Amino acid sequence: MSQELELFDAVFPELVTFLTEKGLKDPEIADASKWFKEVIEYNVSYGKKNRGISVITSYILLVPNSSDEELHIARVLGWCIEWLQAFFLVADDIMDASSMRRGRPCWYKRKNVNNIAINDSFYMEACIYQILKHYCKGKPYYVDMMELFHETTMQTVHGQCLDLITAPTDGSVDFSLFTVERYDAIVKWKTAFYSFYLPVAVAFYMAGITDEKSHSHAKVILLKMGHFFQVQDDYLDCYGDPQVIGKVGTDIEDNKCSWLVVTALGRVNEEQRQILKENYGRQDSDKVAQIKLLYKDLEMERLYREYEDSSYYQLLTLIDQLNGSLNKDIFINFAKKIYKRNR
Ligand code: GPP
Ligand code: MG
Ligand code: MG
Ligand code: MG
Repeated sequence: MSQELELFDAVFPELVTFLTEKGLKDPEIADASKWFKEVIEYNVSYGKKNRGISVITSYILLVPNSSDEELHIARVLGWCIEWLQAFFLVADDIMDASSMRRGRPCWYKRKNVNNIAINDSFYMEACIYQILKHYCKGKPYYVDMMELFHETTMQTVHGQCLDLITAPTDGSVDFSLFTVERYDAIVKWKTAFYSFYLPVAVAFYMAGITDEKSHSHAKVILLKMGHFFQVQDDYLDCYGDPQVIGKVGTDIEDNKCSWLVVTALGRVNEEQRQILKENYGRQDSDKVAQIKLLYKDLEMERLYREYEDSSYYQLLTLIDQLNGSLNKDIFINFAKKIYKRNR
């Protein structure tokens, strides 16, 4: 385990205690707090934590001689992103009818949970602002940080909405919705802002970098990385090993506007298009198998590898062209973490 991951993990129990301590002692809400403690422990701390850790690695690159107090806050803010992610994932798994997350059953799938998971998702969102207030109130970046988390939530909800309404579940299959433009918009809004721009923006605000120009330059690169990352997520949904990715793909049966289907649509002949039309977006494992066979004929795995390579080099070129005061290592560091990932 990397040293930073160890330091980062060490902060988690402190946050759990902070969030639940008072409630556990209040006889009126003690049972709720006990429940919420379990919610947090099940859903927040089991991920790869790349987003959270990126706050600290970026912050250290920006402020090499930061105090222990500020480093602690950077870790706390990193955890706020992990909380945001847990808030999204618990809800996303319900919306996508998924079964597994991080190698275990999705939270809503647990038999004593079900729809309570909706409230649990709201609870985890509320935690973010409790943590921010406790650790950052009075700091010059408090309001920027709060607005950033609010704005990022809004962006992600927009993206999730596009993802869902582009994947109707009423049995209709309308491939005219599955355009490259729509795909690009979905992944930018549902994934790239919160997964890539947010961690770096948090580090920027902590470091006192508030100018619009630095943020917009960083955003160009980070949104491109986020796009690449979601293409990988779509690829892994179909080709990843559930033992490794910790989840079982549902994009084909859920009628999702995934990179694979959008790319396939650009290459199919009439007959293959018909196969897609008859089998995509159905909760039927035989039909899913038909789609996977078609993907094989279309050499989707090879196309993905080619895309991955070219996207990576485009990214490095973009980083290389950065001029001005932004530290390139922040972006290179991030890019290396996601390239050729298998989970
Ligand atoms: C990833 O989509 C996007 C999210 C998890 C954002 C959810 C946003 C909400 C407002 C709830 P995905 O469904 O492809 O992710 P995964 O493959 O991990 O289920
Ligand atoms: Mg999902
Ligand atoms: Mg989803
Ligand atoms: Mg996915």
